[in-house]
Amino acid sequence: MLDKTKKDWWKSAVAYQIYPKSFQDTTGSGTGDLQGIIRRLDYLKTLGVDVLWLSPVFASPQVDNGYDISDYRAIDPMFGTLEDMRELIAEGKKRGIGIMLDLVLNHSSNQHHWFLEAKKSKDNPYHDYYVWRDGTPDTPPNDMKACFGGSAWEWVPEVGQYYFHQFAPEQPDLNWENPAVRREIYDMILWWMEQGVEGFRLDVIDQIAKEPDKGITGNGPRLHEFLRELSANTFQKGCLVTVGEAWGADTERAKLYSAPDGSELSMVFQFEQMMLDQQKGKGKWDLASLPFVEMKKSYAKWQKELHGAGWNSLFLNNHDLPRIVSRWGDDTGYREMSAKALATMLHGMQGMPYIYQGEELGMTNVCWPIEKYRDLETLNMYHERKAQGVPEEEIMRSIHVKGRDNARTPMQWDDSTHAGFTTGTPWIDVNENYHSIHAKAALENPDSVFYYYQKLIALRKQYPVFVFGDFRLLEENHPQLFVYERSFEGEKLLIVCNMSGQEVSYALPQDWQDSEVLIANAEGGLNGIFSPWQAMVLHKKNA
Ligand code: TEU
Repeated sequence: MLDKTKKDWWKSAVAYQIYPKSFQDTTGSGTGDLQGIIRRLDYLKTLGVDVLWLSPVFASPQVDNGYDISDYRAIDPMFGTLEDMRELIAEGKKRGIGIMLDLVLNHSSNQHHWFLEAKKSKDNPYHDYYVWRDGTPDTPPNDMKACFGGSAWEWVPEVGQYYFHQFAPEQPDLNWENPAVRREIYDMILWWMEQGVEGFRLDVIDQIAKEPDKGITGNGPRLHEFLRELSANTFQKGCLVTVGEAWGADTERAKLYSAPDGSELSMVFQFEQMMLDQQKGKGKWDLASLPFVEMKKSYAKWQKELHGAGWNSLFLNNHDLPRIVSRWGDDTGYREMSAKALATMLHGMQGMPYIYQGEELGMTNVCWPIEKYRDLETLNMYHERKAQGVPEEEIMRSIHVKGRDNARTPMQWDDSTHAGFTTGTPWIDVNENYHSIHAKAALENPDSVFYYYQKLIALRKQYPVFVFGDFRLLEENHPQLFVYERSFEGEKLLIVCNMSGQEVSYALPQDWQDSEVLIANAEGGLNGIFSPWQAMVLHKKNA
C-alpha cells in the first residue's frame, strides 16, 4: 500500500474512473449506485488501483448526468445517501483505495439554491454568484456560443438580464470574481476533506476565470491566481491528489497547474493527443484519421517538458471519449491484442495512469440508431446538424465514432441479463457484445486484458523507472511502431509497440538484445518480427 502521509504519494498511484450511473445497480432502479461501487471494491483491489475517481454523485437534476450540481454537500438519492458515501470511503480505505470526488466548480445547476435566489432580483445577495449582463430579450450581450450548442446567454425576464453559461442553459456559470463564491467553495471542499476524501478532480477548471465581455472562456487572466488561492485554502491543508481537467492546456500552462511546489494542483488532465483525430481547427465531430507520427511526437513533447517540471495524467478513455479499442485499436480482428498494445504504449510513460471502467475488459463502442442515445451533447449536435442539412449518415457516423454514450453503456460484469449491471431496466442499453465481453470471463482467463492491466499496474509499483524515468522517443518517423526508452538511476525500459494490424520487421537496438521481458502481449518479437499489435516492455539494469 502507498504511504499516503507523504505529500506526493500519488506519483506512484494508479487511478480508476467510475461513471457511477453505469457501474453497478443494487436496487433494480436501472441506474448504478454507491452500494454498487462498494460491492465491486474487491474487484478493483484485484486490479490493483489506488484511487477511484467518481464522476459526480452530488444532488443534481441530471441534465448533464450530474455535471449540473444542485447541492455540493448532498448525495443524489439516485446514488444513495451520505451514509453510503461514508461507508464507501471507509471500505475503500481498508483496501488502500482512496475516493476522488469530481467537483464541478465552473458552474452549478440552475436548481442550486444560489441560482434560485440569484435570479429573483438584482439586489439579492446571491445575484452576484453568477455572471449577468444587461441586454434586451432579443439582443444578447454578444454572440458567444455554448459548448453544447446555442447561445451562451440566457434571458431571465424577472431581472431583465442575461446570465452566462458555457455549457447547457441549466448549467449557469459561477462568478469566480466574487470572493464570496470562492469562500463558499473552499468551505465545501474542506468539509469533504473532513469526510475522508483523498482527492478531487476539477471539472473544466481552465474555464473558471472567464471574461465574457472579451470573449474569454478558457485560460482567463486570473486563472492561476484563483487556483493558487483555492489550493492554499484547501488542498494544501492535507495530503490529497488533485487533478484539473484542462482542454486548453499546453505544456507551459501544464507546468503552472502541476508546479512541483504544490502551489496549484497535483497534475493536469490535458487532451492534446485526444484532439488529433479531428479536422484541424474544427470540433470533435469533424472526423479525421489519427496522424500517428504526430501523435507520438506530441506524447514525446509532453513527456520531456513535464519531466522534473510538472505532472501529467495518462489516459485514453473517460466518460466523454469513445472507447479506445474502437478508436485507435481494432475492435474486430484484434480486440484483445490492440487493447493490450494501447495499454502498454500508455502505461510505459511518466504520469498518473487513469483506467476508465471497462477499459480493463477491452469494452467497445456501440453503433446504434439515434433513438437509443441519451447524452445531451450528442442529441443537441444531431438536431443542430440535421437542421443545417447535413446528411443523416454523416451525422450518425460522427456519433458512432465519437459520441460520449460509447463510454456510458453499463459495465459488463457477466453474461446474465443486462450484463449483471441491473435487475431492472437500464437507463441506457447495455452493449450487445456483453455475452462475450465481461468481467467474469476476464477473471477466468489468465490471458485476459484484465490481467494484462493488473500486471502493468504491478510493474509500476515494482520498478521506480516507470514512475521517475526520463523519456526518449526512438523510431520517430516509423509509421507503425511506437518505441521509446525510459531511464532512471541505472535502470532502463524499452517499450516497443506495433500499433498496426500489419506484421512489422524491427530489430531491437543492439544494446537491448539480451534484456529481460517484463510484459508482452504475445510471444516472439525478439527475433525482429513484430506481429500485428504486438507490444512489450523490456528491462535492464546498470546500463
Ligand atoms: O467536460 C468538459 C468539456 O469541455 C466537454 O464539454 C467536452 O468538450 C465534451 O464532453 C467532449 O465531448 C466536462 C465533463 O467531463 C463533461 O462530462 C461535462 O459535460 C462538462 O464538463 C460540463 O460540466
